[in-house]
Amino acid sequence: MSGKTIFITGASAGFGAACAHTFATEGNRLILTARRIDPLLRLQAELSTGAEVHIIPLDVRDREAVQGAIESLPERFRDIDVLLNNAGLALGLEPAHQVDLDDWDTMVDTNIKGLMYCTRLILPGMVSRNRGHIINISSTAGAWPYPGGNVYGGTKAFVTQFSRNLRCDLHGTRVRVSCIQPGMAETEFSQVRFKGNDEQAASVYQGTEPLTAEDIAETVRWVVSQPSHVNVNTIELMSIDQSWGPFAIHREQQ
Ligand code: NDP
Ligand code: 8X3
Repeated sequence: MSGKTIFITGASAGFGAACAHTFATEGNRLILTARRIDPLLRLQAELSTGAEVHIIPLDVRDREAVQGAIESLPERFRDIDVLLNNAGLALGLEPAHQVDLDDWDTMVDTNIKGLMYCTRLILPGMVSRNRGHIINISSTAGAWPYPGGNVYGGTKAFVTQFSRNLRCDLHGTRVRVSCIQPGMAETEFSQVRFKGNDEQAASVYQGTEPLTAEDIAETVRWVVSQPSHVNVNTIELMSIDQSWGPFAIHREQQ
């Protein structure tokens, strides 16, 4: 895959950084965005031998900043072929009656509203060129409930359904929309969820072989490299060590 302009949100770590590496082949132009500039600068230095790399420090929650970033893209980076809506996070695992409301706000603002802003602002160019591909990173948490998943899972259910609805709106165009739903993958995700508690974060993956960021990058690469008449709607993937539990049944003490 070459000659594509690829806009990645959340490129400073995890899936987004792995996708940047995967797409950093000659002829591609990468727009790498995230809040932290240092990892973006490192990526730019590493990848610039393979691809043209433009970095933008960007908080996707800031609608005006997203608009400004897209409007001020250098000419060579304007015609975006692939938007990878990847920036996102989970915060906490407390039951709904105990969570910090600020955490819920942050997840909604990032996982839902940030993704909405990037999509809405990049999509018109794709439609007018009659080509493009939006790839949304959802989660198994958007399809399957678990205790403490409350708003995180809700935001990812939004991403999944929004992806399907986009396909309906784009019917008749050559703009593709794909939704990837990974299960447990070892990245900075759990360090963020548990707010820097490394021990708690490590315990999530202990004794398992979780998905890796490279597994997700390979999935995204495969989805993007399908012939232009093939729209991969949804892919759900999990570590072999993860599956489902039974329904929980509360029983009164006899
Ligand atoms: P990481 O924590 O490793 O990476 C998350 C990325 O999102 C970082 O680059 C971070 O950059 C960026 N980000 C977070 N908030 C914002 C913001 N407000 N504005 C811009 N960028 C932001 O996690 P993953 O790579 O694992 O997660 C990537 C996506 O995959 C997320 O949407 C996550 O929900 C989803 N996912 C993760 C799974 C997992 O088990 N790891 C499984 C299923 C889905 P910075 O902090 O520099 O802004
Ligand atoms: C991340 C996977 O299971 O921690 O989306 O919610 S999980």
